[in-house]
Amino acid sequence: MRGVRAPGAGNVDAVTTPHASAPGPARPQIIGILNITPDSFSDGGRYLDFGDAVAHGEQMAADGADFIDVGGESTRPGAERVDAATETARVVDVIAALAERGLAVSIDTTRAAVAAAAIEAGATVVNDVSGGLADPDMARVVADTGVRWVLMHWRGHSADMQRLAHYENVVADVKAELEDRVEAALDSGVDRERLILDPGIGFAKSAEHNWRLSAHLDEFVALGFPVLFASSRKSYLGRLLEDESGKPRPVGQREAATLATSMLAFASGAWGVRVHDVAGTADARAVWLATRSAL
Ligand code: PMM
Repeated sequence: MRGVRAPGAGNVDAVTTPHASAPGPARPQIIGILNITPDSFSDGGRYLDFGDAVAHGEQMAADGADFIDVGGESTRPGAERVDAATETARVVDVIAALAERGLAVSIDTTRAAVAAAAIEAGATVVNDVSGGLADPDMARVVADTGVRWVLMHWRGHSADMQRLAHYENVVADVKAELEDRVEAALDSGVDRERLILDPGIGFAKSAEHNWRLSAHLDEFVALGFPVLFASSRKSYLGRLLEDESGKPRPVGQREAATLATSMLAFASGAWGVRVHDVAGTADARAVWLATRSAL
């Protein structure tokens, strides 16, 4: 594994409290989304070409991304799965090219074999939307390589996940299920310091669940792990902004709403946000940092 590091990633682990009312990392991380898939809901089909994918990753880094999150399988609700060989082939060369340029890369996958190939190519974070549930070998790959591991809250694969969106108390239930994933990771020998938690906005969640999780993100931060928040262009924002006829706001016109949710996540102490629009989010982060330093 190469020791790559994104520009500005030096304080990636810093969790300071500059002011009692503004908890969170010294500088929240921006994770730029690079989906090399034909069918992701927002950028599907745009980066299937190697050159286009690498150029977009470089652009996001120049715009302020601390990590580039490369994915080779769509996780949008209802998506069909691809096989591991196809998923690996989509991502490895792009990861290697980005890592060679000195960029920090995370691999968005639920499969241990894909994660291992991506780490070999230079990825230093595994972004696992299943929180280790989809593949029993994932914990071993993470433990053996010592990479960071995003454990996202998840209840099932995309094809049927909306059927699983039932909670007694969504905040308490998601927290408890994430804590179970942390226990399982630690039992497998993964270092506690390597873990990042994510409530999984849109995964087995209704719009109301997403708003509750967003409003109570500070409770996830209080668990003592870095928290990643990922709302970018998701359908609950489209629903919020629907027109008079009830038509959701199109995916490409949800950027201001995404930024608002990211800013609220920063204020709740989130470690980072995963977004499509890195340049806009970097501006919002600058506003957040200036505001916090003036408290
Ligand atoms: N959402 C998507 C994909 N990967 N990873 C994490 N950690 N959290 C998320 O909420 C998440 C994710 C789906 O969005 P996309 O199709 O825009 O990538």
